[in-house]
Amino acid sequence: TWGVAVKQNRKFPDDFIFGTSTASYQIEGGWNEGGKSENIWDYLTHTNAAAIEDQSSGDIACDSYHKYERDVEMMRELGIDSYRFSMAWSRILPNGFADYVNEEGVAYYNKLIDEILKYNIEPMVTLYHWDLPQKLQEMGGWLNPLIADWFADYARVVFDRFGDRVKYFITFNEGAQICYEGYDSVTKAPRLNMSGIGEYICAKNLALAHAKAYHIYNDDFKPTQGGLCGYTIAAGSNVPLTNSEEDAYAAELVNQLQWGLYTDPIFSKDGGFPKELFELVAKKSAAQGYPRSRLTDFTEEEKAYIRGTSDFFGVNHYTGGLVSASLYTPSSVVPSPKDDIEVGQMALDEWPQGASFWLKQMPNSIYIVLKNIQKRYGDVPIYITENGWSTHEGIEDEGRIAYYRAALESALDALDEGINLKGYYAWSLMDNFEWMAGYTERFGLYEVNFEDPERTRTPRKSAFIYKQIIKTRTIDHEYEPESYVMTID
Ligand code: PNW
Repeated sequence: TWGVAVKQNRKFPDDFIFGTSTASYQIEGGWNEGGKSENIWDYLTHTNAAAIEDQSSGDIACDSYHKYERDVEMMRELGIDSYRFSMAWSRILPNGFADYVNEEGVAYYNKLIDEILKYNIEPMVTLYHWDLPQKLQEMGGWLNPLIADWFADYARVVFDRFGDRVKYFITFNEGAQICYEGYDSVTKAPRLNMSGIGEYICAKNLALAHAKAYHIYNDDFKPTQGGLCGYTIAAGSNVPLTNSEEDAYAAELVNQLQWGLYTDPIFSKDGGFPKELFELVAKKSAAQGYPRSRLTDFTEEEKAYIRGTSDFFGVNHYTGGLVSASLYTPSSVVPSPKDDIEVGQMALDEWPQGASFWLKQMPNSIYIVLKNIQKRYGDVPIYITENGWSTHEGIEDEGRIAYYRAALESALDALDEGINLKGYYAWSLMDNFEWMAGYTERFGLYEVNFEDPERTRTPRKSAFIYKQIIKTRTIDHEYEPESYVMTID
């Protein structure tokens, strides 16, 4: 049964970190200000507006490039412990390369970090949340193996300039979304659409880029700066449709393709790509006439270099489904990662539907996904670096409130079982540019008025609920805000 048992009065540990997340392209704006160069999202939105639901762009977005003080004020209103945001490579290194550091870009992030720290909020910095400098894309982007060095050089600049104050770094936000959506299909920039090929080339380069950056941090910065460097993937709660062995295997394959492809090389005992997926792609490739597998293996040396290169596991979690090979409808696109595993998914009608077509509220799904991670990699420290719900405009967001309360109950279930969950970041602090959906889907605890040149931010009802949860470290399902007037406690 999918019923959720609500256990009142459980408490989050005092040192549990509550935060909110954002990403540079989705909030900053200032796309051509302060010496920033064009990135792949500037390029896509400016050359192919029709690709975006409302033909919008992140040119101004929430204008956080100018309004970051208001953003930090909202963090104080919510009472969050930590703020996760990303840096724009093209703002720090406009050439893509580290020959020239743009001091204006560095100054922007310094101001933001110092403002956050002034109020004892812990910054967590993602180095790459999808906004690659366009020139690097023109040289192949994540399909060019040289990018591991380009990224490592960028990472060194970030650690060097900000690591005295930033103690949590994440190299990449979501390998599969970078590689599958950007290079294998058309759902994210640069929309390369090299089906069955692009994701696997990118996945290998990404792992090497991550490992290089991690080694730089670990060898040259951690000894004096004392922070942590991790990696974030997106994982759904993939539950076998039945208790048959076949469905268990199907769920394993989905986990391997969705996140194991990116995290097994880093977190597994032996390193390297997930075995079953690796063998399936090799077999399919051969049958399709490719002289070599579409998924190129690491050398033994590379495997050893990548293994163990993370201090924590970041997971973005939104939704899930029931999986089985019996639910597979043969893909018309061959080769493709979906065709490689031949597994299908379904959600139940009774699960509430968000404003995003892909987003359903699956019961207990945080617990399920954390269990899956623990089963795979043991007691690695885990941060939920994103979790959230989409609505349309409006301050009354009961759907989001129900989603957050259920998610946090599920997180408590995991904590009760001793899962090493350290923190939880709500996506998102405020409405922002939701990629292909533009501004048509809203994920914010604060609503942003994108018609207003001031980009006024207004707390939604859920902001008051999240604030109360953070303050009391408990989930009171009856709690109602007395008014919608927000204050700093
Ligand atoms: C996240 N899924 O990606 C991104 O990191 C954010 O930038 C984005 O705004 C947010 O989702 C909301 O879309 C996702 O598998 C990755 O369901 C995977 C999934 C959902 C969102």
